[in-house]
Amino acid sequence: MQPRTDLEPVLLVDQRDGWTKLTLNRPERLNSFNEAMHRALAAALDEAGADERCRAVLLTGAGRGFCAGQDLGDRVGGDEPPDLGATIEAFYNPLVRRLRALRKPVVCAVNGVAAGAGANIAFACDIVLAARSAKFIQAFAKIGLVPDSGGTFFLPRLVGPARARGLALLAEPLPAESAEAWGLIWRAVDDDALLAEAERLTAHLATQPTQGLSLIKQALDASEDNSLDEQLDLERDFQRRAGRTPDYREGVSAFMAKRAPRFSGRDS
Ligand code: T3D
Repeated sequence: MQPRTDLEPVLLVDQRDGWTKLTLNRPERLNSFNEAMHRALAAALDEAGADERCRAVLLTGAGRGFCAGQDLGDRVGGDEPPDLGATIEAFYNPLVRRLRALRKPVVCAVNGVAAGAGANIAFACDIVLAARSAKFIQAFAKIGLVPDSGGTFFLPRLVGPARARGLALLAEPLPAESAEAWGLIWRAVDDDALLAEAERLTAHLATQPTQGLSLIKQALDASEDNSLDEQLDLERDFQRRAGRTPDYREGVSAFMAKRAPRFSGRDS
């Protein structure tokens, strides 16, 4: 593959009708993260979050990979060992928090290998589709590191402790179809259908009751720590808020009138 020039953006931002497509664009390094890509992705997610016209986000990668985690080329050389805690604090943790806190759904189209932080960033998204040829690799153990970007949080919750330990300690590639069967992702899709399916799903989500979807995201995240009693109280409070949105009114009116709803996504 040709080396990139400094003029090529490391993130492609494509604003569609009601949603935004973000494409990691360092294909010659399997879209591994450098600081520039972190900064561009953070800015694009903040922009998507602030833009009322954007009601869903699609994240994918250019070329044959989705993301190979940290660019290890940035970690060679130097007399002193690098402070990896500092990059986790500055970039990876804020990215996972941004994805989870975004008040609109994030679809991830894993177009190829997702390794290290690249895999766990996919798992932090709301709906993950993967090309049938894609693989997920907790590559950390192979270089003496610990799963980060929420890996030690998401893996046991998604696949249970035995499989989480196997994936993290052995760092073996997990094919997309097994990832679907294990409940790590929503669906494995034929390679040539992946992008169209991901775009269709994102465009659909962008027409749905955005405030309600945001409350669903928040409720499911809160359930990780809450007791049943706490979660029941939270559902009561969230339902109260959802019931005051124009989209709830529209949903009920459309149902009663036997017509398709036209959701605005607005909170008032
Ligand atoms: O450092 C911190 O800030 C802490 C945070 C850490 C977060 C992390 O993500 S740590 C984990 C880092 N990632 C890895 O360890 C994965 C490394 N990559 C691989 O194991 C393999 O590349 C894959 C299994 C992902 C794919 O294998 P394959 O055979 O399909 O492709 P390849 O030939 O290995 O890679 C293609 C090119 O991409 C190659 O470059 P070349 O030889 O064509 O010039 C390769 O060096 C490059 N590449 C792939 N992954 C990375 C990378 N270059 C830099 N960093 C990478 N992570």
